[in-house]
Amino acid sequence: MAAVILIGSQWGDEGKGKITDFLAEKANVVVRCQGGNNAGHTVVVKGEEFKLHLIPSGILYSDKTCVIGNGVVIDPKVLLEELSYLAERGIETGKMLISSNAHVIMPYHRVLDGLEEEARGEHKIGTTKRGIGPCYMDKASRIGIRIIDLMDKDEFAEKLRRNLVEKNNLFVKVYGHEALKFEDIYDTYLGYAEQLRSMVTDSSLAIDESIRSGGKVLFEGAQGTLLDIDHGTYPYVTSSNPIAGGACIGAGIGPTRIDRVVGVIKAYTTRVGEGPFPTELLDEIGEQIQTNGHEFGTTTGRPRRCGWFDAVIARYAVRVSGISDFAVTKLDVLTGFETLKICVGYRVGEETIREFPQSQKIFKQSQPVYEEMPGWHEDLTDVRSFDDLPEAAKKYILRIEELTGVPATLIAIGPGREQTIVRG
Ligand code: 2SA
Ligand code: MG
Repeated sequence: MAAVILIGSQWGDEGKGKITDFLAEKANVVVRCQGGNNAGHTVVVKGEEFKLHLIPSGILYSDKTCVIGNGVVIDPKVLLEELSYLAERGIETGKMLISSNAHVIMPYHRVLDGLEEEARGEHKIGTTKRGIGPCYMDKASRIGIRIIDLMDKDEFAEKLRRNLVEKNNLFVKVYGHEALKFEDIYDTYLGYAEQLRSMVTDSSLAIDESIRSGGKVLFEGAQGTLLDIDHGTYPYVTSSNPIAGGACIGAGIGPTRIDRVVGVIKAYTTRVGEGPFPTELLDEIGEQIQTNGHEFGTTTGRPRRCGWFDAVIARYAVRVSGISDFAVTKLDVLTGFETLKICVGYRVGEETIREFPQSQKIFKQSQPVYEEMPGWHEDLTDVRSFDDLPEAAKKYILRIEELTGVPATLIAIGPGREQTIVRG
């Protein structure tokens, strides 16, 4: 396997950090391709928990090159803080590369994220307020500041000045917010630039060279399929493309280089932030899943909404990302329920639909059509082979495979590196 893309198949928080960590063992390079520090990846190594937002989870191995690709939006302050957090905990961070074409999250992006959310009132998206959306807006508007601009103090001064005229105009006239000062931002960001300079490179070239010389590359997705700006539950989405195609764009690597797409999928469903969620459980079962699964946002601490497994969404993720195999996570969290439900279609008025609808108005009205399966009561956390799982747990996995047409080659039954069942 030369190049593997790992993506989230639901609304994020599928356990990508854990699976990346597992697959990274065999990789030489691990790459983040989109999103920014809105992501929250939790990895447990030998009982020690690490929370990562911007740096690829591969950093927990000392010999991997970790790349922040051009498709990522970088908050330099957060990146530097994360590097020191890792260094303090004894993690080697010397093999980090940052794409010179990645865009920089500026203080006005963070301010704007908050102001825009407030202005949306009841239509708020529930963003992480990290400035992600506004930064991608500037990228699409072609006024963004890239890492390479930050490395050149004249270029940076010119671009920052131009941006501040526009942003301050908006802040003061539209939002009644105070104007931001050039000097403060300029000096602070030049300081960041010096600390980051040695890591900045043409990361597309570095990844390509690694693949050509027989290296193994793992592209680590952030967020998930239903948060994709094109294919997700628009407008309740993030501003990037978390699907597999986004990895090629965000790393500067062509699709013919990719050998495998692993879809990480939780054994149930969760969502943070606003937006439709047909299988959401607003009862004590939902609460039980939330408690057992510790379903709270890694970045913002917000409680995650919980619900049953949705096979319609899983099949959709297989389609839009060309998923070759699933890594099913958190199966252990479903222990103890008499009956489990899997959503196999949606009822919309008189009609039953089997595919994820294009219309979000229809998706919002969709009522889940469930299939019921018997649950299990055995603790799964020490199980190490598929055959040793309780019959009901095996059947649950086999049914997911049947409904999606994709094999589940990895099954996680706990947060630890060793709590991963590999199937041939
Ligand atoms: P944004 O900040 O513009 O990307 O928010 C837009 C929507 O995308 C959702 N989003 C996420 N959903 C799940 N997990 C994410 N990462 C963190 C985590 C979230 C947290 O791992 O727990 O800690 O709250 C993530 N990032 C963005 C977001 O909720 C909005 O619905
Ligand atoms: Mg997360």
